[in-house]
Amino acid sequence: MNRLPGLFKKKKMGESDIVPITNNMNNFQAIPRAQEFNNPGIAIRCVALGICQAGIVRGFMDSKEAAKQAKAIIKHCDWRGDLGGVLGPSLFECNGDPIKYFNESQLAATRIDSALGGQPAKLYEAIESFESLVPTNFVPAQDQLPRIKPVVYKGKSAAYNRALVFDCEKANIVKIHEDLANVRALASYNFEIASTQIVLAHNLYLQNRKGEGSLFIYGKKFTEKEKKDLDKRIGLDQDGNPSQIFTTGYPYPESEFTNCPVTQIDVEAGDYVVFRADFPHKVATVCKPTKGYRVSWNGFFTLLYGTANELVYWT
Ligand SMILES: O=C(O)CCC(=O)C(=O)O
Repeated sequence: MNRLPGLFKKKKMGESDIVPITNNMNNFQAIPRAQEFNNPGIAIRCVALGICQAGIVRGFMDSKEAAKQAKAIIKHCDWRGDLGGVLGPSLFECNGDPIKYFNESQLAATRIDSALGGQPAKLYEAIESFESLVPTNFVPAQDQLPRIKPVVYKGKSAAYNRALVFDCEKANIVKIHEDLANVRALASYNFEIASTQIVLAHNLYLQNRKGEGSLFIYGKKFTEKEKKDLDKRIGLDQDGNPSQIFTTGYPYPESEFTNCPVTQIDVEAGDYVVFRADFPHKVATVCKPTKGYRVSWNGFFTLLYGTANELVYWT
């Protein structure tokens, strides 16, 4: 009997709330779209199970530590034209080249160590808290206990040290996109993952004002055929390049989401959010912008063998 522990801040969830993941994948009208938790492990598990679209842990990191990490990241990141900056690689942005990815990961680990005097503990705590999850009233067989590990390529584990620095003066910080292409890149380079249409992103926010860089998640998911049709229909994207939503997941036109349910999550320094990144989402500023940067740690999860008990992570 699979029961989730009663650690929720707002509402205890019982057995009847737990629905098989396959039934819930595309149906977010029927379930809560964002839920607050006091433990990242449970938030990750509930989002992976399809119980909610996003899980939020407010104040996961204390604001002094968050400010210290943000300052170090801003000092050590690579600046990029209009985006802001990044520290550490993403497999997807390395064009699916695992060797480049691992080399850059190594470099990023060294820079983070020197900037912070060691790896940022809280990021790993979010992952470890999933692993240490033993739901109450639940006596599982050993193989049902939650398991989580980095994706592995030729014996090398994915790194976990990517930070994003966004320019807060822009209203639209990251256009509408989804991150399934990221999972396809892993699969095409023979990382060990399940064949799945599910990807979770998680972010630990280190610096921003409320309303600067709110996260918007849409309740509408496109099939592969719909994405290909969309590319054909759009032709050229907003920047004059051939539309590549099917290949990259980026950028969906806002006009596709008229009257679509949307969840807005206003984040603040210290907050942790995990969400279903296979659903289109964007980052946008909803208050009067000020000069400054929004800084966060960022990473992804997917299913290892197709169950929400077994996850792999990477950046
Ligand atoms: O920074 C955020 O709030 C979300 C970033 C994002 O688009 C992602 O994690 O896929």
